[in-house]
Amino acid sequence: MFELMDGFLKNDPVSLQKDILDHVEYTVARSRFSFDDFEAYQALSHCIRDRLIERWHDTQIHFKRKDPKRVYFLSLEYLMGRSLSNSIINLGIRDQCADALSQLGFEFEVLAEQEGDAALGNGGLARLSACQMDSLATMDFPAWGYGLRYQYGLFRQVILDGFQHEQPDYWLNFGNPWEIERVHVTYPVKFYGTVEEDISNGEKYKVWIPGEMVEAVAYDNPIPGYGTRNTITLRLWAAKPSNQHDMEAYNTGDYIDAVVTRQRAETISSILYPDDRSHQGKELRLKQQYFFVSASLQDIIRRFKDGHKDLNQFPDKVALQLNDTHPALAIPEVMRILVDEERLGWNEAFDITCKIFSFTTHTVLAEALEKIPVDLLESLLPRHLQIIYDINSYFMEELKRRIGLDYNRLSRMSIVEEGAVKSIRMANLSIFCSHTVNGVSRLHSELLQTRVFKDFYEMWPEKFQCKTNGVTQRRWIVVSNPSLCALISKWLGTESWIRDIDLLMGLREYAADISLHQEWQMVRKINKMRLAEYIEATSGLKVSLDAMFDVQIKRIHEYKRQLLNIIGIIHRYDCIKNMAKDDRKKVVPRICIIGGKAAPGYEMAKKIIKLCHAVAEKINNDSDIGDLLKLVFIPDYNVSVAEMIIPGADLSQHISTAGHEASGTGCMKFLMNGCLLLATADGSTVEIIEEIGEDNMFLFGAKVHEVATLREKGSTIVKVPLQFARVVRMVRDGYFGFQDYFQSLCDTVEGSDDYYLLGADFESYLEAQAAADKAFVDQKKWTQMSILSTAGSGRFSSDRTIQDYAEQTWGIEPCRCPL
Ligand code: 26M
Repeated sequence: MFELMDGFLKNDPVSLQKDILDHVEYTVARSRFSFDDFEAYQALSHCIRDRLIERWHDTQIHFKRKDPKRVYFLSLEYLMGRSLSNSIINLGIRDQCADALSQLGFEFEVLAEQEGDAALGNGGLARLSACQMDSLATMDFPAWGYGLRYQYGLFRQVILDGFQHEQPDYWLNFGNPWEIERVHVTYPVKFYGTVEEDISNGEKYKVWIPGEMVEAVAYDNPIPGYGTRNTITLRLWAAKPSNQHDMEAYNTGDYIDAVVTRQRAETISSILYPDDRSHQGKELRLKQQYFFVSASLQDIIRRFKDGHKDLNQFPDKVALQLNDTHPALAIPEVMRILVDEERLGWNEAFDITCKIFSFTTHTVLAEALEKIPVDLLESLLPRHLQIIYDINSYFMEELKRRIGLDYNRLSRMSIVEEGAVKSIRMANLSIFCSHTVNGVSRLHSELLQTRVFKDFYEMWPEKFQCKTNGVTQRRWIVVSNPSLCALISKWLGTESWIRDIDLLMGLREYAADISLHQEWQMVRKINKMRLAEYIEATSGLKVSLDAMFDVQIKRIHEYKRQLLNIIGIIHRYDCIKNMAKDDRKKVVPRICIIGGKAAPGYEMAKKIIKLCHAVAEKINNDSDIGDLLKLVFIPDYNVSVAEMIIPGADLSQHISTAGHEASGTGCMKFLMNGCLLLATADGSTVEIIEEIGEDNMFLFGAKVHEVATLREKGSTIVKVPLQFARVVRMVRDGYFGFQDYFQSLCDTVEGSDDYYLLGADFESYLEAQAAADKAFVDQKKWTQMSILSTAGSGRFSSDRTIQDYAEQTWGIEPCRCPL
């Protein structure tokens, strides 16, 4: 690993050991002669935290002195997972820590397992934010992440009798050594009330008289870069009652009521909404969004003013990145601050606003675009609604000048949607007020231009960009797959690929080398063993390491087609049952692994989970099938579970109906780890094909341009194979029990109701599966494909994504803290 110069604290094993023991005694308050694994984890974490803080201070001082243009990443969600291993590796002191611990009688890996996940997000969008923070720090960019410190993260999934149940994730129960509470960094956030007009110096201006005030308190999470001293800040806000607001209540004498009301303020940051599509029209969600935006902007503007007077310089010093529309209230909030508080003219303020914002969208579906009911906005944020109306009038005037009175188009593009529930279209607001808009894969970016935001693209083609997602190799290889990490470094003769991912291409040269093959297979075996142990521990199922480990892990959604996977598994089971004894010898044994959470209110997703369990029950207990086929559902899928599963997978499935997955990032993690992909040409897999070639993966299914026709023409052109109907029939007839419960699920995939085209894609899905079986038998071929997958994964590092954003969107440069 990288050798870094020490700061004040020493990083040799003896010093580390002393610091750990001191923390056992003074932080954890246990005897230094007797403490358990969890206490050792706590002490070690504090010892690492101290080292993070040193670097973090130095970085912040350096940024302040250099005063470069900064980027502020605004996101309502971050899926950070665990921090211990990641920090130790990025600090470059993994071996020293392991040494120090082993002399104390502890094993580093065991302690790392003590940590719970920080799960302040739902899925892809949230994990992407976490990967991007790692790249921003590693590449020395002057960046800050802003978010919310939810007291309850994403629910814990518990499976009872095959059904998903949700349990609260009170992740702060055992303390959180990875955050620093900043009791003095607080800002008031206003809600409700009225807008009044005032006159000063003969000029009219608006004043917002709030009806409620809440305090935002900062919690800083240091994010260390790898191979650099730079350590940046992820600042998360927690809601606390505001003293200002309460003075009145106390005066009226109703002390008890006043205290109870105070407590209510904290609900704003109490819970993460567990839906990864939308959750529209909920006041608490809107409150969360504004609370987060208001606190972050006060902080950003305070930092700017500490050194700058002229707000016209704001765009030269600040870039604000909107991670989807969730933080889009930042747009009217900046306008409100500039116009009402700083007293800039409207045009001047709007000019500044449009220069600082850029907007990333993570969806393909028009239905998933966020809309806020006007009634709700009017009561909670009356001044912001006025500003949005003003922006829209300006927008409509400009449009009319350019396209005339095309009322259809004007109403499609308007920020305000008329109708039964009048609402604000947050995406339209974000596009109009941002200098750039981007999709998260090339296909997705094209769909934005040709479908979702066509009208906008035709008006401002220069605004539209593509930033294909990436993931960080630090977490997804170095932390989660240490054996592969060591193997890659050995063959490349350097560890530099950990900062410079393009070097991975160097592996291509050895793709046919027999001794690399042997070592590669050995590493894969070790990881499969780890996964097999986990499966046995969680489900009691013993699995054979010679079987193909076939994995689909992601949020459960109809468009992601976990149901296609399950129908395929039933079909495989049915085939084996009907096979002659001799033919069975040719079957490639499979362990099918599925994991993922369903949004609590998403009925079909919950039925898919139940079906998976019902089918597993049948297959796994059928002695006639033995080791030829097993199905396992891994409960409570999260970041740390992914870190264990991905390195152990032989095959992974990314099988969304073409045109539905904006990008997908799981596929990139599997690719880096040498797992082969079975995939549709959707989202980022289109670009993966370009990097590794069609021959090195198993592609199937309708292409994006075929989907609409298949849906329209339905039964006249779609060939649904008989086997598909047969499997659905089995489910309907109660072959797996719960007959009534599964009917509605079956309805969604039959005839013209098969919106996601499971039937239409089934034949080609089976062909791809057969091709995978065939390739797996030829282990030499398989290993070569696996090496070429890792070797071709460089483009999908978040380092490349962040470099592209820095150059093409934010206009920022690295600012490296001296060692
Ligand atoms: C919105 C409103 C209220 C409550 C929750 C939401 C909400 C939260 C998360 C909506 C969408 C959310 O996430 C969407 C998401 O994760 N999209 C995924 O983003 C990944 C990163 O770009 C892509 O790789 C995936 O294709 C895309 O589905």
